[in-house]
Formats: sequence, C-alpha cells, structure tokens
Amino acid sequence: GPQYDAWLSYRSGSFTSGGASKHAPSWIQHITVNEKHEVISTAVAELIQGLENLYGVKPTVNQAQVAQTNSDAAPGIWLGTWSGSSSVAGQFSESERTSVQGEGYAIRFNEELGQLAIGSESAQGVLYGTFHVLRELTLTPESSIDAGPLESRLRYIAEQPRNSLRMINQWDNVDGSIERGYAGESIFYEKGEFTRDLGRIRDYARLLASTGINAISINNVNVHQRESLFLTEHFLGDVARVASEFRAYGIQLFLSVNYASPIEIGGLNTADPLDEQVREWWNVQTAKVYATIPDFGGYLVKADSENRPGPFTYNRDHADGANMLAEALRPFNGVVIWRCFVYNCKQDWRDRSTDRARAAYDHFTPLDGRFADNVILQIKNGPMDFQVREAVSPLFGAMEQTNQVIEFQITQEYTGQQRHLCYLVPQWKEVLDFDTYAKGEGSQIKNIVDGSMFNRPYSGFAAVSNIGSDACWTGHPLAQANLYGYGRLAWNPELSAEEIAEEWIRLTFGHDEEVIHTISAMLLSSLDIYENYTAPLGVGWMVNPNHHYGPNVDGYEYSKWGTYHFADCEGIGVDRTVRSGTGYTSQYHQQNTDKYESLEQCPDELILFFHHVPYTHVLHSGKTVIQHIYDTHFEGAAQAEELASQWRSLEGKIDASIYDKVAALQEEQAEHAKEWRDMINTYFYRKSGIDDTQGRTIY
Ligand code: BDP
Repeated sequence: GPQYDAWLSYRSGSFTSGGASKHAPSWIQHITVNEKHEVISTAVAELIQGLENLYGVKPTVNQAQVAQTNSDAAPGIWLGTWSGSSSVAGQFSESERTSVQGEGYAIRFNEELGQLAIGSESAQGVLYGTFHVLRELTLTPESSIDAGPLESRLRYIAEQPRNSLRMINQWDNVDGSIERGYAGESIFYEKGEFTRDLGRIRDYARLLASTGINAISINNVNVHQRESLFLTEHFLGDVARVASEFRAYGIQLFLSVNYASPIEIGGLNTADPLDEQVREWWNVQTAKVYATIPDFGGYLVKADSENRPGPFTYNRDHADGANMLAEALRPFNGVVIWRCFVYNCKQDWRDRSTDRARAAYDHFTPLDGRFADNVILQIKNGPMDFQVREAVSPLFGAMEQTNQVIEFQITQEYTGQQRHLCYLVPQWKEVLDFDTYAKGEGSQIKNIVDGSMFNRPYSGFAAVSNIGSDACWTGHPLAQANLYGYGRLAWNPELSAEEIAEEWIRLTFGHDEEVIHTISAMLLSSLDIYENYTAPLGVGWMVNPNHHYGPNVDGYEYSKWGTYHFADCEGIGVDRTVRSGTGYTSQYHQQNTDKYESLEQCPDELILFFHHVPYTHVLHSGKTVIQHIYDTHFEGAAQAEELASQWRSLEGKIDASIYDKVAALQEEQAEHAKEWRDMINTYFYRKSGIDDTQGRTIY
C-alpha cells in the first residue's frame, strides 16, 4: 500500500494523481561512482529507485574503477567519499571539504555542466547526502522544475549532524509482542524466534536512515531470560543477520541486556559488578558478540528499576555496574548506554524524599565523574514518565563530567496510543529549547545533549520506536510524522515543528495546497488538543492502570507507583517546593528553582506539577484552576471533533485506504475525548462542588 513506503514513495504528485512522473532533467540520467563500499552501494540503489519513481527514467550507473576527471563534461551525478573519489572531491574546495566531517556531507550542483556531486568524509555521509538530494527533488513541485529552482536549491548544501548518537530503541520482545506497541506485532520476532522476513527489517532501516538515524537497539529494555540468550551462540547468528540489514544503511546495532545475565544464563550465583568471575563472564560474552558482529554498538541497560535486577542488590552503585560493562566493551570501542529511569516502584510517599520525580537526580548526580568515558547516561525528557506535560528532567546539565543523551517516547503510550492524533515534535522542541542555566543563560538542553556545552565525547538522542507489523508501520497513518520528525530533530534540533510537518506532508501526500494546509493544521494543533482533554496543568497520569489508555482519574492515586495528584475537596496538585513540599524544585539551577518554587512565577501549564493549590487559585490566564479544568475539557472535546471534520474535508484528495483509516480513527478520538471530558469534569465538580461559570451540564 502507499503508506508502506511512507515518506520515501517519491511521488511527484498527491496519491490520487497516481504519481505522475516529473519532467526528467538530463543530469539525473547518469550516476558515476568510483568506490566499493556497502553503504555507498545502498546510496546508489536508493538513488536509482528514487529517481526512477520520481521521473519514470531509470538512470544508468557507471562503476568507473578509475577516477574520472572533472574535464568529463557530461551531465550526471557523482557520489563518493573525499578519499575514494577524486572526481567528487574535486568539486569542492579544501575548506568546503573540511567543513563537513564524519557523517556530514556536501552537495554541489554545477549548473554550467549539469553535474551534481554528493561528497563526504564517510560512506554514511554519502548516503545521508543522497537522501537529502532525493528529498529536495521530491519537495520541489513539478510546476517549478522548468524555472530552475530545483537546481538552485541544490547549488551548494553542507550539512553536519548536531548529535553523534541518533538512536532508536525497540521495546520488542522475542515472543513477538511489543512493550507499549500500538501498531501491531514486532517486525523482528515471532513466537520466540527471530523473524525470517529480513526484507521488512531492511525496509525499516531505510526509513530510519533517510531521516539520519544511525543506531538501534533491537530488544525491550525489560530483558527476560530468552532475550538474554541473544548474547549467546543460540541467537548470535540471528542477531548478526539483523545487524547486516542495518549495516547496509549505516545503522549500528545494540542489544538491551539484563543486568543479572551472569546468573540467568551464565550459571553464576551472583551478578556483583566487583566480583572477578562476573567481570570475566561479561568480558568473554562480549568478546563472542564482537567475534560475530565486529561493529556491534554496545549494551543498553535498565537496572534497579521496575523489578529489573541491578547493582543495588550487591550494595554497589550504578557507576560500579556501568563501568564493569564499559570495561568489557572498551577493547572493541563499544559503549554502555545506562538508563536513568531508576526509582522505587514499590514505595508510597512515606516522606518527602521519596517523590518519584526526585529519584533519577538523587541516584545519579553523586556519581558525576565516576563513569567510564564509554558510558552514556540515557535520561528521559521528564522526571516522571513521558506524560503529555511534565517538567523537564533536572539531570540535564547537572553532571558536567558524564555523557548524557536524551530519551523521548515516539510510541504514544501516554499520548493516545496511536488512536489519537498527537504530533509530538512541538513537545520535544520545547524540552530541547529549555534553558537549564547550567552555565548561565543560554544553556539549553539541546546544547547539553549534543555534547557541546561540557565538551563530552558522546552525545545525542534516543527514542522509543512507534512501529510494528501494521501495514502503515505506525497504526495511525499520521503517526508516521512522529518517527520522521524524531530523526530530523536528532539530526538538527533547530528545525521547527512547522518545517518538519510540512516536509513530511509533502513527501508523503504530495503538493496539493489544501492537503498540506489541512494536515499541517491538524498535526500542529493535536498536542494542545490532547492536553486539553486529558490530565490538567502538568499533573499527569489519570489513566487506566497497566495499559494506560483512557481516563481514570484515581487509577494510580492509591497505588505504590509514586504517581499522584492529591485531589481532595479543597484543591489539587503535588507540592514539590522546598518550602513545604518534596524539595524537588531544588534540583534545578537557581533561576529555575526560583521560578518553580514561586506560585506567582510558576508557568500555568506546570502549576499542578509543582504546587498543591485550591480549586479557586487564579492562574495567570485569569481563570481559576477549576474553571480552567472545565473550559479546557469542553474545548478539547470540541477540538477533537473539529479534527475529524478537518480530515473529512480531504475526502477524494487522499488515497482512499488512508483516508478511510484516518477518518475512522478521528471519529473514535472524538468519541473518546468526550469520555475524557465527562469523567474529568464530573470528578472535579463532585470533589469541589463548584459550578461551571458557563452553566454547562456536568453530571
Ligand atoms: C514506562 C512504561 C514501561 C517501561 C518503562 C521504561 O510504562 O512499560 O518499561 O517506561 O521506560 O513508560 O523502562
């Protein structure tokens, strides 16, 4: 189906126009490549396929063994690395070449000769440059081709990824299920074995690589016994086959490992990180992994969290645990990615120090400076768990001597589970632009996670994938925008949510202005709409326990997970102040501590995350908290209906199968939004006994 190729269908028109071919300029008809490298072959194959789809002409490829000189005046495309292709290198000045390093690339279109050059220091860079060219070609509407804007867009481009690690985390289990998957079963595993459909994995790899993704962990962070066997002869051959598919697209493979593997599969009776036998077990096992997969990336670890084992069992800390694995990986240039989602999930709030929001900072900041240089801490964007709105994690910028990457959740666990439309790029942007004040004003999170602020060798982004075996990959067809947007943002966090949305829509649906305008408006309003009808003012949760879909105001209120709203008949919210609450606000740098500590300065949208206030508390907006709750819930449900009717206006302009699927989902969202509205409004009306000033019906 049309949604399988997602943003790589390379249609010049919208789906309904059947992908009419563009007029083919002569330079797209010949490709010259001088070097042999798997990733460059991938680039050539992508170029051939893309150009053929776009122009209906299959380019010829000249695999010249001897570098051609620039005196060759024929129009065409040349691609290669600086060292492998002198004809590509010759198209750029030395300073142009040195301005792009590693995975960066440069593109030049010589209008006189009709020659396009795509060059990089690395084969990966050549692939990214190739995808960039294909993207520009697709983004240029046919009507403007003859006027030459296409060529001028390609006259000179130089790109460098901001982040070195641009990673995807699969939460797939070997039984074929996916932890928090909303788009079908795993594409990696079936019934306890690896899939035989490597083609589907390869198709996934190309989607990811086209957005700049360069790393993937292929199994759930909750690792059970059978997945632990991935490190052994039993499964290593399968892992290696999957690694090959990703390697062709320049993507490095990682595995999630169980901290207690030495016990679970090694036959030892301890997993103590300071035990010699345990260390030796990891050294040997790791060497076996590298013997099979020489470019293996390393281990991703969830330890001492939500019933996963970890170093705490042995009275060791997380630096001891991570460094043991780092030592095993070091000889092979591997890295340990150690998650900071560590908290005690079996403890109610006995005293203020057990606020779950505090846990990661409390555990990790004392360890700054103790982690090996090939350890990277992976920190969720917020201190709780991927809520539609929560504060940003105070750990960013709090550990100057430790590598940090940010973790986002593309899969919509708490944001509508790919049944509701929720374009997450604006949320991620807000987090990345957040000023931590770690080094004074201007210390944004994006400048910490890219490694620049504290000059860290490793930097980047990780995110939980939203794909599965579903025909369109993501359940809701428009949820593809989140996967695309994540990759683009990891490459360049300065791109705006609007730019990314428009790119994705044009690549996916073509250039019909009404289609672009309508879908763009839907995407860009969707996060606010979802926030409007769900948990108010940053307090979070209010979902059904376990599966986390749908409203349940007290669903988690009296359990041990540390996720509370503390609503009673007087008021609501979590007091996280130093003055009278959990003291969480002190984990930020002073300017932010002051802002959040103060009821007057705390932004409305986070007021219930930081403060417990009466329902009659007046927000900056001029409304009381209770009236805000009523208003946003009536508004959110109405807006969800509006989304459905916006989509209906596109009937006939969108491929029918996609149209129908989205239309049904938007109807369902509108229905469920009403359920949210009614449950939340009723709950607070009954608790507070305060009438809606507008006199709307609340039962
Ligand atoms: C939560 C999920 C849980 C994950 C956990 C994690 O509910 O399924 O295992 O995060 O990130 O969001 O480890």
